[in-house]
Amino acid sequence: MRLSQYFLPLLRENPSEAQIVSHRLMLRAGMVRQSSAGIYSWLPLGLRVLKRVEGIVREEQDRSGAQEILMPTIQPAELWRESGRYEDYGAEMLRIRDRHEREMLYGPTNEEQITAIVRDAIRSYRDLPKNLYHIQWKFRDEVRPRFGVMRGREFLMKDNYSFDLDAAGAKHSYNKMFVAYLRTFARMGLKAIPMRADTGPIGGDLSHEFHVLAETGESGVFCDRRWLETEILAEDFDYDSDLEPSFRRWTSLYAATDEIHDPQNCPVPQEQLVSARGIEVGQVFYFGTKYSVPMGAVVTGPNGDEVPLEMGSYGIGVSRLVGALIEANHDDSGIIWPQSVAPFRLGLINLRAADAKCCAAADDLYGKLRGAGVEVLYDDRDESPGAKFAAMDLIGLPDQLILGPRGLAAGTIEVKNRRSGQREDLPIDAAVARFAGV
Ligand code: 5CA
Repeated sequence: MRLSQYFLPLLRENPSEAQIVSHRLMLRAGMVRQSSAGIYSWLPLGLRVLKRVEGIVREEQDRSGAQEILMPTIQPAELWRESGRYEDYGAEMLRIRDRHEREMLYGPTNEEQITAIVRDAIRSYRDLPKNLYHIQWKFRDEVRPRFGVMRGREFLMKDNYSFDLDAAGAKHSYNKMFVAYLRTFARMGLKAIPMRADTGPIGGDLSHEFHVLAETGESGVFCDRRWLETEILAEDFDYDSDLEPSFRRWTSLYAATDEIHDPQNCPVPQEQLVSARGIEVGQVFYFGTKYSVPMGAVVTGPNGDEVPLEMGSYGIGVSRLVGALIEANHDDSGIIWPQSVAPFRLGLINLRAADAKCCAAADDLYGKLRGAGVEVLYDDRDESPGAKFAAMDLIGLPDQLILGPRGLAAGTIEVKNRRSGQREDLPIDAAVARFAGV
């Protein structure tokens, strides 16, 4: 993509409404614009990152055996009356009436809707287990939308729902999602610690939240100090095997949100305990028959009895993750994208757009990189080198190729790594080979 043609409305100044670094940088880097409180438009650069995050989430869901569907954003109120949550959900739910005065709502989550679909389609225990997910916009009329996409009112969530015959099967489904989440966040270069959590309006008695530790996090969390040195890598799991040992391993070190942390009964001695702030990027719930019993979602079991489905639900804050990634990856000059979620793999800077030779060489290199399948953002604008460096650092692509008259005379180009700041001169031809297929 040529920057001269790209819609990238950068801001020079820090927007006064943004209190945290990710919100500031998303606005300055032209990723999003606010539409109304907690509601954002995603501009080209931001949308690219959102899609990459969504892509990793989708791949890991598919790998675990979950199947993708797409449910609507607007739901009928009567479904929520069946579960008893219509009144309980309160002012956070956006309630709408259609032209026939039917009560509708903009979904804050989809337990009822999926339970109705499965209830009507599945009759026998032989059709179980099932795990269905979608990646869809949600609306929650949060009391205090803030911090940009971190606490939005409209936000993108991956949510899935597992259906099993019995509690043991449901725990296996829970474990599958638990380890899939470890992989998902690790692939984004994020350390998201699984913490024992309260179940809130979703319900149930087993739940974990996945938290990225950050001073700007909205949740208070407590964990064993050893978590600080523990790395979470994207290890391979056999989803058909017993995942309980993996679950136990990743829950053996204490970690809990402040809602359920009880100082009187904490298993970790005070000096070993860390109190910190966390960004909740995902949450998993096991709630048994909370929805299946009131909604009549039953199957015929092996003995011919009617058995209510055992369920769990599992959410990931896809749009929130974009903010969390920036909180975890930035410096004073701007964003530093991990390669797996970067909007482009490379930035190419032509330092002298007024110089025909530089333009020809940069155009040629741009063509070759694109031909090799490398995603490049090519700064071909007639701007000062300082402005170009600042823009490239701000948007945070993993590597920059910098071409100027001096290098060109020597047949070289400068490669700068955004994270380390390391610079190196490469023969121009070698630059294509270096980044092709990376
Ligand atoms: N139905 C369950 C799981 S599918 C559910 O709704 N869980 S949740 O309430 O925990 O939301 C799932 C994830 O969505 C959260 O972990 C968080 O990362 C994200 N999320 C929740 N509220 C917001 C919000 N207001 N803005 C941005 N992301 C949010």
